[in-house]
Amino acid sequence: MDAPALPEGTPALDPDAVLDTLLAHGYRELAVVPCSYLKPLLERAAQRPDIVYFPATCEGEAVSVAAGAWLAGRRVVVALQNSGLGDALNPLASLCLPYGIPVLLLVSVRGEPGTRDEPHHDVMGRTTARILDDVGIRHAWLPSDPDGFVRAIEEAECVMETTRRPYCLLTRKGSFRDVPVPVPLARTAPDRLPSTAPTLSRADAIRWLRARLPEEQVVITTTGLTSRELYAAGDRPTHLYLSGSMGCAGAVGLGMARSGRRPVAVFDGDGAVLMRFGTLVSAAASAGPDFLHVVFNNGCYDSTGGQPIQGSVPFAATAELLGYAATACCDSLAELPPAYDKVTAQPGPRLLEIKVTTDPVPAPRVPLALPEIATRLRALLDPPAITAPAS
Ligand SMILES: Cc1ncc(C[n+]2csc(CCOP(=O)(O)OP(=O)(O)O)c2C)c(N)n1
Repeated sequence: MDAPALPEGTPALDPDAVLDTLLAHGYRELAVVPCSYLKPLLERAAQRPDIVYFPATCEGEAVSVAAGAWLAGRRVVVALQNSGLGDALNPLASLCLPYGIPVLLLVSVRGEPGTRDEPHHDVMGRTTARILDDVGIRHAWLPSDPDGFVRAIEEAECVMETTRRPYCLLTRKGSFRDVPVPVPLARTAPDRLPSTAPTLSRADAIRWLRARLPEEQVVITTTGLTSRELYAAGDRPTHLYLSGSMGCAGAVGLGMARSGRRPVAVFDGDGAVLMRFGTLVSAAASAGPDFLHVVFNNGCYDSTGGQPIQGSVPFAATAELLGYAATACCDSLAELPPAYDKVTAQPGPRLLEIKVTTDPVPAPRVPLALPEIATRLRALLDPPAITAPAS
């Protein structure tokens, strides 16, 4: 990863020109797990009638969908953030490479050395290019001029045709020019939104829950705005603010709940739950008496710009079918207290689905060092001292 970050003022690519070039090469569809760095491109892709926008539930699914499309003679570009490269590696390494299935990847690189980003991006930022090299996937940085982009796609096509291997174009912050969008993305797909329009914001629901939950209850928050909003509502050492590890909050909570030390609540996003839907099955079967899974359902990936999620999932009804001890669903501040009382009256795994609005005002980042967040919680749950991780 020797390429320098895009210097201030470098011209960015016009998303429409990028999509036109992809169309000219037969790519009519994008399979996407969003990243805020890709937002301008994804916004245009989701709004253009000549492009199919496929919201994948996880990166491995996006790669597999593109592989299946190629087998059927269609071309699908896969767009993802390098956080999800690990998830994509399974089908890349054990499907695309051994079967000779070329897939074009557009990967936004977070945590690139020499740039400022959140610490949970450091490892993938340092290793993305090396991982691609090691598995044998050729890659190049996305050029910032339109002609360069056309040549980059031609090169990618040539490599994919001759090697029948995936090819990866790496993008960085500012690679795509912002295009004014008349209405926020999530609102352009009303069929994907919860059926009744919610009136409650995620931040207000979080504030209410924080005030209501017992102080000793551990609260684990999913990556993105949920973590930031709980911190903004008032920090406690019982809070585990996850940034990164998208989709894993439920399983972290499950692991902790199964220890039986403290009641555990997980504040999750709908996109994050979809990423590891199987955790609902595991939690229903084995979370024990004191596990509360709160799912904020806004029908979109709010934290990365409001891109739509796949389908419209009834989380509470699903959890009930899976065997959760109690479930409830609400979409207003007035309905929240009875819904909360209903689920918490029962011991066992419980799921509270709260339909929320998308939030145009992002809360600031959690300013705590990540090892400190883990260390202080561990100190509460397991008194013997632990050593600080090596830096
Ligand atoms: C594996 C992985 N893929 C993608 C991302 C980028 N990302 C960060 S937050 C986020 C959106 C989360 O959406 P959701 O869970 O629905 O919560 P919301 O932001 O809507 O509250 C995404 C896609 C990531 N951090 N990790």
